[in-house]
Amino acid sequence: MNIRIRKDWQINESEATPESIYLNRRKFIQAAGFLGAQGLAVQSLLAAQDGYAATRNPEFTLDRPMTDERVSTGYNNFYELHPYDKEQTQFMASKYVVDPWTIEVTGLINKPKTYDLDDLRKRMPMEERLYRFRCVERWAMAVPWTGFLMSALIKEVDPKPEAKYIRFVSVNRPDQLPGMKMAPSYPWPYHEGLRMDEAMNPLTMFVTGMYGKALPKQNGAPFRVITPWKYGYKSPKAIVKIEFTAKEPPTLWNKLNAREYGFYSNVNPSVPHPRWSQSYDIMIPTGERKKTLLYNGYENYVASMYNGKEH
Ligand SMILES: Nc1nc2c(c(=O)[nH]1)N[C@H]1C(S)=C(S)[C@@H](COP(=O)(O)O)O[C@H]1N2
Ligand SMILES: [Mo]
Repeated sequence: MNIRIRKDWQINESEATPESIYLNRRKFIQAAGFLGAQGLAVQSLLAAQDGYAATRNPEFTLDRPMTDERVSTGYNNFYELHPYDKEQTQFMASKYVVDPWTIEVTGLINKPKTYDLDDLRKRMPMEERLYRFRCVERWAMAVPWTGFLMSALIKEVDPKPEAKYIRFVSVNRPDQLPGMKMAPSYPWPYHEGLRMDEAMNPLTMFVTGMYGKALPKQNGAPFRVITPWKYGYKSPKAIVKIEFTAKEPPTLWNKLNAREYGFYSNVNPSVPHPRWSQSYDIMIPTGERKKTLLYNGYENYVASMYNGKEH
């Protein structure tokens, strides 16, 4: 079950941030070893639930093989669970409760509402899509997500004309999410945003599952965003609040390091990040290098939204 992934090229996004989070490293690695068995038991229970499989949309075929499920659920960035160890993240979730779950939708809309996720999931037109996934740290995967179009929910809540952006807020439960206490200086909760046209784009999904099963906790259960043409941090996990705004919303990574994490963060091989050339992807787990594609290969769907200056 353990997945060995090459380490030589790894540098974390978290290295942009203060040293304090590293202090408890040894203690937490011991705890993680203990939590491991429980974490796995919970995960197989979740996998046994039905109702998460959906028909795959044949429009989205890829130039690379689908990533093995054990790989994409065993190598994660979910800092609220673990702020620097991708392979331990999966073992930190035993206290994290994902059911029941509600999502408050608010701001500049005519029909504000708090949604129950189970109702939403049963009612929305679910589909599976195999998308490329690209982290700004350069590692890349190909994942079959199950979810529905973000535009479907946006239409339901009927945005006012002044609504130009959407802000997403992740769960804020330090007692369930050990990484939040390991990184006390982060501006929690995790928050991200999209421009309205990006949110309405037919690629943009709300996701509740992967590989035909419920989304594992480490992948952002029970409800996350997927924007496959942007670097991974623009796809926030464990969302509890969605707010429609007139102004560009601040984001967690932009607050931590504005020079390195712009609002748009579209995958672009000709715009190097200060710490990582973005000219190639590193496929997980093989380490194989592939040329990074403009907009992560989704140029046909998204290029018309931009003038090339968005970073
Ligand atoms: N709430 C929350 N969402 C998050 C993150 C996080 O730390 N917290 N990490 C982001 C980053 S940096 C990446 S690369 C992806 C990783 O998603 P995955 O673990 O499902 O591959 O989630 C993004 N969404
Ligand atoms: Mo990332």
